Amino acid sequence: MTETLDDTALQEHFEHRVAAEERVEPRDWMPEGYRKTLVRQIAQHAHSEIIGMQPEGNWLTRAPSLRRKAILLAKVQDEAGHGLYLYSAAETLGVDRAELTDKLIDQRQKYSSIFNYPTLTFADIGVIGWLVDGAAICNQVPLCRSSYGPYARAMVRICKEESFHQRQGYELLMTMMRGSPEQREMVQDATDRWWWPSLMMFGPPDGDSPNTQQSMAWRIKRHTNDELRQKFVDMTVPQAEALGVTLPDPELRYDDERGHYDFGEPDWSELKRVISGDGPCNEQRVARRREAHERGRWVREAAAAHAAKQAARSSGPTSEEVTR
Ligand code: FAQ
Repeated sequence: MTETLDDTALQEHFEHRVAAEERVEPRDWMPEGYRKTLVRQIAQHAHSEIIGMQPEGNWLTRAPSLRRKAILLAKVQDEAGHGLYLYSAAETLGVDRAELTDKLIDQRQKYSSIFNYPTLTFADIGVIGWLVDGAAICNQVPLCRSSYGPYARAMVRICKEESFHQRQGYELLMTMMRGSPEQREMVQDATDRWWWPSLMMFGPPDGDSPNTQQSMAWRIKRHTNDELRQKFVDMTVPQAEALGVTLPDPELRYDDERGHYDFGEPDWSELKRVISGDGPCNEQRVARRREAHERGRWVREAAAAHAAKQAARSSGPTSEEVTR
């Protein structure tokens, strides 16, 4: 009975703090549902960064110049870093990175649908920077104000880097659009293929999003999926015009009354299919990740053995050393 009363008081105190925009830190009491939601979202986000290295990594050896290769290498490396900040943030909630990796490669945890599409030409690299990183920025800037301290702080640095990623993509596309007719066609084709999947990155429509309401109340999420999707469309249409490409949506038009662009309905059955493992590259992405994890086993073992040796050394001489 006392325990229940305590729990209620703790819950009220927690909700009051969150409503007052105070940050929740790892040692603070938090409802189990809050912790679980954060672990799910942060782990999915971390996995997305790591799996997200694959579609672009695919072009590292085929970048058309040394400059483009250096930029792409830096970007892919940044994504690995983002994954690591995020796994660290998840670890503050009492889960282990190794456990999260196992869940990813056993397909018990999700990663973003967007990384299950193939990168067919080098224009895809530009379009990923422009649209995918553009969508990521739209979604992630508000997460810098997320109620959970370690997540919000990780997002600050990630967003700074994502903004560089978006610009490098747009700059690459501008260069291609000034090039040959074939290059312009490549940019248009990549835009046609990535537009709808980019809109799906924001998640299902609000009416079909089981987590949004509670995550908004807990201030983990600061905007709904549909609000962010609209923001992304509003931001991207003028960029497409400046670039000289057409977005593949006949329903796209500015609504003076709303002060926003209207746009067509993404194919939500496609999102469901891709999330449930049946996208064009799901199998390949997970298999590659599993293989990389296996290949890295000896590195993890060597690092753990080294750390154990260091710890033993710093805790004083061994009995063998004393008798010597
Ligand atoms: N893909 O109730 P909701 C990047 C799941 S950016 C896969 O609406 P929530 C940068 C959802 O988890 C990409 N799964 O869920 C980069 C939930 O699963 P459950 C990563 C999706 O959490 C660029 C279920 O569907 N960004 O990596 C997707 O409130 C270039 C129901 O959905 C983030 O993760 C989807 N698109 O809202 C890297 C941002 N949408 O409960 C490399 C942080 C939904 O059934 C190269 N995350 N699901 O297990 C978020 O903001 C949110 O988690 C949402 C989903 C908005 C993604």
